Amino acid sequence: MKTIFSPVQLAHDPKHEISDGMLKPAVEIPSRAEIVRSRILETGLGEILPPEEFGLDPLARVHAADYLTFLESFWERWTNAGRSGEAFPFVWPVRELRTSPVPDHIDGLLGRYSFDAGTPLGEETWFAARASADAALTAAKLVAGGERAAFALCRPPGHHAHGGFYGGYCFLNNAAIAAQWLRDAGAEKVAVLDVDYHHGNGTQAIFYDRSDVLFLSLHADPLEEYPYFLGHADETGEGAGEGFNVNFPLPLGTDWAGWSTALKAAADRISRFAPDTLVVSLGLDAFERDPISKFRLTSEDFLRLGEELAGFGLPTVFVMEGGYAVDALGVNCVNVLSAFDGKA
Ligand code: OKP
Ligand code: ZN
Repeated sequence: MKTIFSPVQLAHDPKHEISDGMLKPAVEIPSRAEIVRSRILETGLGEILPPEEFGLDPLARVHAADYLTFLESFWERWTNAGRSGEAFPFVWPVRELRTSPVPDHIDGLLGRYSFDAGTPLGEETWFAARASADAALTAAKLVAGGERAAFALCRPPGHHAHGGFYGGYCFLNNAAIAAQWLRDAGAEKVAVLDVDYHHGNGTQAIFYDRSDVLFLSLHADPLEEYPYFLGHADETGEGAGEGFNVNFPLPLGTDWAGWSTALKAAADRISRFAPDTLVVSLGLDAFERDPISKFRLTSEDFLRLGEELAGFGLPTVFVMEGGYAVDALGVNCVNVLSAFDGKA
């Protein structure tokens, strides 16, 4: 299958993040994309093409206009305030505080438009996030045009980004933007299957009240793992979306046996939904050696995942999300894709 990737995505190059309550080296780094790109070239998965530029309209179908304006104007506001380097929010409008009026001060804005302090925002973030979203859109367009599957080598990732705020290394929700674009291009029903180790809180929230986009997520139980405040099994959708959100929170230490049981249940629900197109939020951090995660999938298990996904028999847009064992990320990611193609 074809891969979509732009070097502009590498320009977001964070040095630090706040993680586990401490300032630590950043893990969502450009080498993640580079190792996947090298593995694609090494294995001959298929061509690597640059994204088309889709402009702001498909982003605005999923994200609030004021949020996009904030991201776009962030660096100017940050430097006008005399700041430099990467920015971290430190105050949020949680319970009993107001989300409007929106503050004028940059520190208020950072809190208003984020939900964690672990996501560095820098000079190039907006451009890299846009290129990443364009990669997802280009892959969606290829699949809408008749390709069986395409791979958007997205980074920064997207699934934690809500319509109006960033977090979890995510700024623009690439998978949601692709799913919405597919709907607008004529798909009546789209399923988004999120196999990242972390719950896809942003994607869930974006489609929570809709029955035209089915969201399913396999992830570490939020009682024990980030993002902590969404991802429980009783979140089943609301209004017209009731029954169209399916969470599979799994215990820390889950291996292929437990994980694939949940995958089968997700496959059954997807097959009953009968979507026109599948979007896979392809996180590779369920890997046994992932430095920030606690599941136990092996590199061979990612081959099995690719085979299972191929068995769904659906036009499929793969959108990369997390995965932080950089040395193994290329192998694990391309294992899914090449097994999907029946070439592993
Ligand atoms: C993004 B994606 C580690 C702290 C983790 C945020 C994780 C974001 C994951 N103890 N901080 O879903 O891979
Ligand atoms: Zn993750």
